[in-house]
Amino acid sequence: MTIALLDYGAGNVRSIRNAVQKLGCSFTEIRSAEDILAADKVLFPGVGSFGLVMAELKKRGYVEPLRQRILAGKPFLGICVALQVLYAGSEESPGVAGLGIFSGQVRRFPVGEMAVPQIGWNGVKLLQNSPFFNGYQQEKLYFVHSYFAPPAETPDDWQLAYTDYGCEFVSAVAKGAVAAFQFHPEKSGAAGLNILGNYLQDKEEIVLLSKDSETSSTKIAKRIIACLDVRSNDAGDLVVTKGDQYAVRAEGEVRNLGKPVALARRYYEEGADEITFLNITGFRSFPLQDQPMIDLLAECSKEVFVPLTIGGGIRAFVDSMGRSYSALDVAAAYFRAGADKISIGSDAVDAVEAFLRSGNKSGSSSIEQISAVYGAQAVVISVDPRRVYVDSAEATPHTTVKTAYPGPNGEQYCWYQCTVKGGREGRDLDVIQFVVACEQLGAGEILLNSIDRDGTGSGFELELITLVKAAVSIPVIASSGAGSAAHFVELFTRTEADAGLAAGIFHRQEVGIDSVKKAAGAAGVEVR
Ligand code: 1PR
Repeated sequence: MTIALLDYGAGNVRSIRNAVQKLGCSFTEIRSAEDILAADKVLFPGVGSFGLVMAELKKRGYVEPLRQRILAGKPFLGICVALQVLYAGSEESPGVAGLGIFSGQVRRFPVGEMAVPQIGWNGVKLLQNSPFFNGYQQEKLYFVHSYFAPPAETPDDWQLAYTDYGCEFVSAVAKGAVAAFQFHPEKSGAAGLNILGNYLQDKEEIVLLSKDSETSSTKIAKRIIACLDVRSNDAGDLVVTKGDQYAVRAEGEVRNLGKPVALARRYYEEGADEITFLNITGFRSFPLQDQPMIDLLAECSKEVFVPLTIGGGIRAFVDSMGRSYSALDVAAAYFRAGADKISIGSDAVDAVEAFLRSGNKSGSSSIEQISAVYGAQAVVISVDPRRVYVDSAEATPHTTVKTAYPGPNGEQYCWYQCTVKGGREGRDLDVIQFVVACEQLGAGEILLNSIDRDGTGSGFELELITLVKAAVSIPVIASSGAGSAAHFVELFTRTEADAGLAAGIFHRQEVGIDSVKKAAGAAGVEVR
């Protein structure tokens, strides 16, 4: 039985390869139209934008054979954008024709109530019995997208599942042996691997799940993210370290809190919703030169089936041989190694300063380049702000907050200064100017650190989080300062943060991810 994988070279197909292997299956590569028609089963993980996917399919002459195969009802599974290209068109790429299996249009989530893109774990409501959901126990599944398939634009006999996110949308379609999911089974933990296995493995015993008529509406969960600040120690080994307000040395030594892959595997097993690696000295080194982070990611993605974000050193480079690389080249290497999202730090500050100076989008910034190819949802901006106290709001042109934590001289106001190079250099740019411009340049998510709170265990910087959440419509991950499960409850009950990230308390096993989820759940916070 041949499983043929349709990989047109964009985005993170490494995860689906790892998931297929984890399920004990093997696959062949689709290299021609004939391969599409001849395969027993086709697996099509769609990454990137609607327009880009259709352009790649057209370029390879895959449009007609795919239509033929799907209309003939031969086994086919599409994921994420591969569900969307079954439609005639999409608001994401006006004028670009899809495969047209369905005559309807794919729409963009309305900006307003919910952050867009939808990034996170949400439920599915099954509308019909289906072997694709054999053994499914109503677990939340991982979604990362800005566009959705409307029920009204989808033929009734194909509709398999709905999900709610501001509106009700089609999260799975199926007819006979053909199916497509908006969620990523390869990134949805054990539940996702089970669903993928239902398609790939010829399971003996099929338990047709009763369609869950009782589920009224699904809800996206607040994400709990484990962050691994990684750098090489003086012996040159890559270790997980953790700073206090970004200072990672204790008695002159780089703090060593463990091996990155082992810790990531532990957090996956403990129920982390996402795992983030930050190469904190990325601004010094050339990630494609000595490649320790690429190898680490490739290793990790073999065993961790929740989303992986990697950051540090994503910018244009000229290597020692004088060869120049774009930020897109660096990001592409990370995606090929198994990253689902990349995070840009210092280079985003430079890009925004250039954008604010010129007032024009050059299209050449790392944010614009990477989001154009991989989609906004794949581009995270890691912000390293520091408080600057002032006597009054009028004392600075920057956006200030009246703070509950007065300054060293009793100052009642502060603004948040953006920094680069791991907090080593402050810029005349405030966090609001920065995040608003990043969203305009095509970023899909904000990782909002706080240098003042980092490693302090004194709780998240709620004033900063509230300020930033009100300024952008993309999801915001709160980071820095978590000292207890109660700090996460405070975060999710007093701000609209979409996710909470911690490092120190998890590395030192002071607080478990499960106890954070228990405490948040007990406080009525939606968690996975
Ligand atoms: O600038 O694109 O090369 O990216 C460098 C990346 O490394 C940025 O994302 C930057 O935030 C990060 N970074 C740089 N220096 C440090 C440092 O600690 N010296 N770490 C650093 C950032 C912040 C969080 C941390 C939380 C939670 N660390 O990631 O994990 O504060 O910690 P806590 O729960 O223990 O309080 P570029």
